[in-house]
Amino acid sequence: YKNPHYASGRTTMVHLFEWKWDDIADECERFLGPRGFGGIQISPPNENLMIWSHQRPWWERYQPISYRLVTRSGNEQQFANMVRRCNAVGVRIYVDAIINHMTGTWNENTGTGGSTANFGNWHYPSVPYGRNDFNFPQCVITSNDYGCCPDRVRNCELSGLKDLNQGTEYVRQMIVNYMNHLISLGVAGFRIDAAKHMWPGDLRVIYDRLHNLNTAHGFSSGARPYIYQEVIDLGGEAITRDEYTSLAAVTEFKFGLELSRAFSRSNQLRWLSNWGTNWGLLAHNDALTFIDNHDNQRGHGAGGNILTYKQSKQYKGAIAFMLAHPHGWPQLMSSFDFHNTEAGPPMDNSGNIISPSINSDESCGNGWICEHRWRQIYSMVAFRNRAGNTAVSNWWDNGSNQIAFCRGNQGFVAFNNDYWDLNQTLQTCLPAGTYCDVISGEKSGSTCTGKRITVGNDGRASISLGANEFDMVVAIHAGSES
Ligand code: LAG
Ligand code: CA
Repeated sequence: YKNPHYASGRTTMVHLFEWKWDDIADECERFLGPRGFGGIQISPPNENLMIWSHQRPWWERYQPISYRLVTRSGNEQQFANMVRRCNAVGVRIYVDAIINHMTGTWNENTGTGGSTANFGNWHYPSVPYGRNDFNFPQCVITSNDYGCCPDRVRNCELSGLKDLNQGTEYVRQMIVNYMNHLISLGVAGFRIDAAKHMWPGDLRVIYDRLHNLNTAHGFSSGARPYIYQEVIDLGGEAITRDEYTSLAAVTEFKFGLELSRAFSRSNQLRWLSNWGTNWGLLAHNDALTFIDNHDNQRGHGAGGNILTYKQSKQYKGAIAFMLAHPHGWPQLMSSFDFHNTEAGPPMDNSGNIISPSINSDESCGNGWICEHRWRQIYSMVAFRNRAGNTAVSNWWDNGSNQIAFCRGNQGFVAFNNDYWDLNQTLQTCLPAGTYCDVISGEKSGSTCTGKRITVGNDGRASISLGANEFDMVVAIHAGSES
């Protein structure tokens, strides 16, 4: 379950948070496929409760009311069409699977597909689920429970969300049916929401009943779904991520926390010379890595001081390091602009999501940030694809916040997060030639719109990165020779 089944030469997925299926299909064909993205995490595709009393917040999608594929993102036919079109251009789809719980208790009770529920009776007729399918006696997780009591963390309600009992045969089967339905439509895997709140033994039974990926969508026969389990483990809790790594991959929250510290100058970049398991990170194949996600970018989930699009220079630096360094399986965040922590995606008065518009410089409009369309970010996806399995070599640092390293003889990257300029002759490990820095510009035909960097016969090049430049990174690779 630890292989994302990317098309060959691809390495990176992006979370298109709250995007509509039709828009994602277009984005696969016009941008993600051509630019070498490996896959997309989509917002939960199953029907959720509409929460008008909070102006349709983003988090209503974490309150399932059925497993029908009808949401603000689209219906089943649109979903199937998206998966088909994305797979056809080499971009995989990963589903955010909400299987720990159903909704909370509300006065309104209509879902995005018209289903209703009777919360007082734990009755969800469109699944159907009833009282016997939930954990009793009913209890709600408190912050103390995380330190002491794994049974309460797993059998009580997370934020008052009705807690399914995955120990029962019937619940397992409903969940497996839902996930196998998605596999039949061509998805490549799942994010398991709130995995910490479910028993590893129950999850194992569910994973083992999943079908192989659908060969009609280009997967090799016998391919198992990629599974990455959301377990927030920053240390100090009774439940650890290590209880889940034998099952499948796990989200590595320490990764973004430590890189956010380093790139916001709470730690020096030079210490990143031994980035990886030495930092207490999960082993490479176990780790789904990211800087921010939809929760911690707005102070939900683990919270902490996480860099986001709002601190763009530091954020692009941290993302560049994530993509330049080989440790882990990276995921990018693609956001809508938000000014309060509840606000849903751009929508009209009826609650319909408004599509992103695409500007002439390839950036997005209509309230969508589209970090994945920032040149400094998509260019580093290409860098990572090119670097492949090569190791980090020729680490250089100035004893402070200026660092540089090579990826085999395929790529070279330098960072300056000091208050003074970087001017150094450094080993790039690349063949002699002229290269286009893919951060300050890009290769377009035979010209380069950014810095040109000349590598000599000894592999060395003169590198300049001013402290006040727009970006703190220089990156060149075998594919950026110009
Ligand atoms: C997750 N991972 O384990 C998701 O990444 C996270 O976004 C989900 O919480 C959570 N687990 C449940 O799937 C989000 C919001 C919560 C929100 C919840 C359900 O962070 O704030 O709770 O989704 O919509 C909301 C209200 C609560 C209320 C609850 C129940 O904020 O005050 O008690 O709904 O009605
Ligand atoms: Ca639970």
